[in-house]
Amino acid sequence: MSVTQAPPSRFTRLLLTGAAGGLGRQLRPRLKRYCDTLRLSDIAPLEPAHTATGEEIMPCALEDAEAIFQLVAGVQAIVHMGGVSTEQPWAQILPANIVGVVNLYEAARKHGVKRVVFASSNHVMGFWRQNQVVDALSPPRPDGFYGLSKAFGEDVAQMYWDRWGIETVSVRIGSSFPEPKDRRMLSTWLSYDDLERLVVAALTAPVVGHTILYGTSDNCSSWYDNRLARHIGFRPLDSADPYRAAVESRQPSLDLQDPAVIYQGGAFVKAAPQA
Ligand code: 15L
Repeated sequence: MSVTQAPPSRFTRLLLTGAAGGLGRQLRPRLKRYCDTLRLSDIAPLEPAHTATGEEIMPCALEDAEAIFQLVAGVQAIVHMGGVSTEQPWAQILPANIVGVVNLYEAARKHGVKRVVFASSNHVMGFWRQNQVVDALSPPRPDGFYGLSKAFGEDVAQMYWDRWGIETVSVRIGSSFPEPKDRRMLSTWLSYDDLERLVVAALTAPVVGHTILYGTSDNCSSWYDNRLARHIGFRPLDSADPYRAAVESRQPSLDLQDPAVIYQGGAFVKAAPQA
């Protein structure tokens, strides 16, 4: 399940937010190998802590500044997977992804936490086209309030690096699922093992400042250029390519007029943002 030989513990206490979510559940057993204590948080129910293996659970809402202040106390680094992870009405995005990310960085600043891995999203770039390649300097083109909130989170990370020296790797995660489900994911897929490699590289790279990294496996067809994040040392070892034949046989033709086929954000570009 986990992808590398267990290293000696590098962190005394790591915080994983969003630990009950799809990717949080994958990271929970994997990150435990890199720290003495893994603090887990979510507003959704979590499986009880395996205290014998050094887990601790602190449920809290990201918009609750005082609770987030307590949550961040005593951790060395934060893997921030929490918040809303799909297009939703603004009333849901605002507390979790806008207020919440500021609460988290303020708590990090006050407690002297120096490294954050921020789960951003490919939807920051959703209105770039599928025949374009973007890098860390390409202007954001969010495809909805969700993508917009992730662009905001990246800007918060940049500001806290410039002002306070808190380092962040903002990971524009593609599509992290057990396997690529459709033609789009042949370009955006990130395996769970590569997700672990990526998060560990982002946590342990010696100097990151604020780095933007596209989070995908080594897919032959890609819209993402990670050359400006080479210092992170993330090397994906999986690929969507072995799934290509099966995916193409399930989805043999594409409607080239369909915005979900034209734009990198796929179906997200068709979901009308609700203010
Ligand atoms: C995301 O940001 C979502 O969190 C995830 O559920 C997927 O939909 C993914 O993007 C994607 O674009 O495939």
